[in-house]
Amino acid sequence: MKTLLRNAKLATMAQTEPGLGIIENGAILIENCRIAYVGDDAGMPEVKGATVVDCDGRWITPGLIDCHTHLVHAGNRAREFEMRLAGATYEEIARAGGGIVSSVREVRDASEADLVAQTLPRLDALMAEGVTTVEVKSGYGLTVADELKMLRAARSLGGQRQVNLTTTYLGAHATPADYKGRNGDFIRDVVLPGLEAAHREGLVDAVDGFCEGIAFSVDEMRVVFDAAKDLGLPVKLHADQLSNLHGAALAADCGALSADHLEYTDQEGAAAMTQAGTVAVLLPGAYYFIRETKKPPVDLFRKHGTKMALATDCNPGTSPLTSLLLTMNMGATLFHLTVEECLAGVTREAARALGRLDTIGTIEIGKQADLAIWNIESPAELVYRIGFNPLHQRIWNGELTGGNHA
Ligand code: DI6
Ligand code: FE
Repeated sequence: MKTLLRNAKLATMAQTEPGLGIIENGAILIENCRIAYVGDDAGMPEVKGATVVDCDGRWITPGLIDCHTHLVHAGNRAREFEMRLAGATYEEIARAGGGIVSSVREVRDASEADLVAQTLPRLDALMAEGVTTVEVKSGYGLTVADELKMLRAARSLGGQRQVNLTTTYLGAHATPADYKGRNGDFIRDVVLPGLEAAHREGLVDAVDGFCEGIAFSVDEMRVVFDAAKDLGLPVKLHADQLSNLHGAALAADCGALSADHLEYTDQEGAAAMTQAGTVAVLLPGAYYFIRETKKPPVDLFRKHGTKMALATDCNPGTSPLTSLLLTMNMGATLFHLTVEECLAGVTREAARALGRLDTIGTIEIGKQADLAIWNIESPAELVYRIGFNPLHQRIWNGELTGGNHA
């Protein structure tokens, strides 16, 4: 199976090239699901037996990567949103049965099939905008059985759609009511046994935690990360979202793939992350939705050379967002990222944040052929528009899989 994409403008995002790695008159040869050639259309070696696709001068980028989502969940929190709009406080909402515990209740009540059915429309919304890889976390089950159910649902989604799906175990997301004030016991009784069981079933690609005053401390997270290390699993962390507990520094110290949110991260945190090669995953959807005013220290990340990715954080409580294009616009408008930083953030750097840069995230020879073809005149349009989807065609693993190419 050979496909030859001709007459295209390429933003390869290759790290070896400056800027977006642009090739003005480009071609890509896909052979056995991989990129076999990328370069000038004119310099293309002769290929026999390939299906030729004339791209009519359209732009091609790597397929987009959403490297931080809680895509699998049940129900929604629109009612709670209305209460917040009417001025209700977090406590009042919690007393009315809202907040994260309500999502936990709904996930516990749902079957694996329910979870899959409720999540597919969200996955389809992401994919419709050229997303070819999605990370999905557990963390709304908070019993061993319910965490396993979420991860099985996530794996099942990957089997039902043409997309790379990676799973992250987030047992340390919140403390359920029956363990209130007993985080240590919860980690011992549920988080660690759940991790081992999920790992045994092959359900875990990485391990995450919510390091925050309202969730788990640095010392508690270390216990979870030590267990992940024993199993040979990479770690990442929700860090410094609402306060500076020095979660970014902990993530760096544990060699984490990424530290995510980071609104309250300081100079030491940024420096440590850079040193450790830990990617800063910025989540402007959550910042926007909870009306946070403290921005992540983008200038510090630039100064230290910390790599920055962007993701939706799709979750029912703080970021009911299923658009990576809108996420890029928010990254630029709210966090002052450049177009190049936004595009790298949902391709190359998102791949790095998943530990997958060797196989996805750029258009380079040998990588999996995950691509997005766009009806745009310049790459900046992908960041500039709000609520418009210019996807022409999506290519996953070498296969043409949708888009508005009629
Ligand atoms: N960060 C968040 O913002 C949430 N979880 C997390 O790790 C919110 C989860 C929720 O409210 O459902
Ligand atoms: Fe999150």
